[in-house]
Amino acid sequence: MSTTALLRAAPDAIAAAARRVMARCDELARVSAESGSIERVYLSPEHARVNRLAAEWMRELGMQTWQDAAGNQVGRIGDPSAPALLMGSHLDTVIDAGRYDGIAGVLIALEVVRLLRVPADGEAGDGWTVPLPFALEVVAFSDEEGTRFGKALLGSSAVAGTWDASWWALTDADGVSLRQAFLEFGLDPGRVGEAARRPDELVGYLEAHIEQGPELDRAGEPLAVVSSIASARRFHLVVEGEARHAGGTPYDMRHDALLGASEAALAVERICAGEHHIMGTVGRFEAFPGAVNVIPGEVQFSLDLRGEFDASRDHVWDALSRQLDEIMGRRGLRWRSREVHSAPAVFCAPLLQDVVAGGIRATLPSRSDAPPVIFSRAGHDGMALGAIAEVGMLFLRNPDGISHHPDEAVSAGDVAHGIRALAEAVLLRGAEPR
Ligand code: HGY
Ligand code: MN
Ligand code: MN
Repeated sequence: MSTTALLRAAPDAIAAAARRVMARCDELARVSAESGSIERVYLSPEHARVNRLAAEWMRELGMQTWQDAAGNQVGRIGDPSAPALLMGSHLDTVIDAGRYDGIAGVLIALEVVRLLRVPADGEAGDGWTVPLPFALEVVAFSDEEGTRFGKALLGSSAVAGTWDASWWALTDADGVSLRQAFLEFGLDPGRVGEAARRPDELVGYLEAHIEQGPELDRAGEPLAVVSSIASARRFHLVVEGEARHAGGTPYDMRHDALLGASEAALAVERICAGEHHIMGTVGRFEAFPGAVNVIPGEVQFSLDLRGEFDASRDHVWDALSRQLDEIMGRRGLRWRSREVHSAPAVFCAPLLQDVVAGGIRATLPSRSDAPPVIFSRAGHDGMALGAIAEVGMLFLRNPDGISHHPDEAVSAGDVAHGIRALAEAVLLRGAEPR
């Protein structure tokens, strides 16, 4: 893959594009359900507002825009009859989120469109196109995180045609079902299938995203090629014991659900930390009845389990299950689990890894000839898109690697590198046969 830069763009145009991305990340950060933090969940008023903003920015670029049947915001530019190279990421967030996770990827994709578009009629007349053998589409996915309903990748699963009717019964913390939320948002549950794209409509999916770990920062590298996206399984677990008086109950009569669940959480850390590229996290942990003078009779907690390969991830789940049997048996407790999300590992297509690597080399010619290639421990919409298209990802350095946190960061300089590298990758993909 070449190192020669294909993009003809003045450095100050790219610097201006990076400044626009940073400013728009700040603007979108202000669209939140909470005044003091960033929280934007699926099918919320905040989701609708950022879709309107994204659509406005897409139209400014001369893109045709639509909100699809699952609430994803889409823009398209180029030959109406040609297949599309999809770019984008997600605009939804976790609770108390950072302002770049997903959001930067959508905005970087829009800046790539701005750099690549040319007047449709040769003059600066009405309309724009792209000098590529495919159209470009930018998609702002509506629910990558799964914050509201627990099941992640809802927006991109609809695009991939893998929506499961059982999801309609999923409920949020207020008991609102996904079906009801669809209706309240103005979407028709019966038409969600219309969001699905056919494989022959797509050339591939390219996503720029901040790294949500410290590898690039530790290596002093601004950009990396992503080799694969971790497989994920999420569970809701319940440990049942017996609520009793905190004072009057002697220890030999206690069946304390919180102590059993606490041993389980420590077992997650011990077993996963001992495995290669397996991450297990207990993010939510709630004791019932939750009174200070009552021994917890029940604990409900979450488990987020990821691995580089599905088989090793599943092997760890089996080991954890055996460990929970031992803990709960010893403590006279019972446990059960319900799987709320599962997504297989997705290996980025060799061709898209090559064009991303070529884009990085063209952007940073003075650095090593082989850009860093890293495995994404974080999940991304590409996990869903992998069902219908080749997937490629470009990572941008995130100083300290902190993410899913207000301190999440990315530098304008690295965003400029990311914009150029993604644009170069798109041009390299355009030079390849379909
Ligand atoms: O959870 C993840 O890895 C992603 O940020 N949704
Ligand atoms: Mn995230
Ligand atoms: Mn993300």
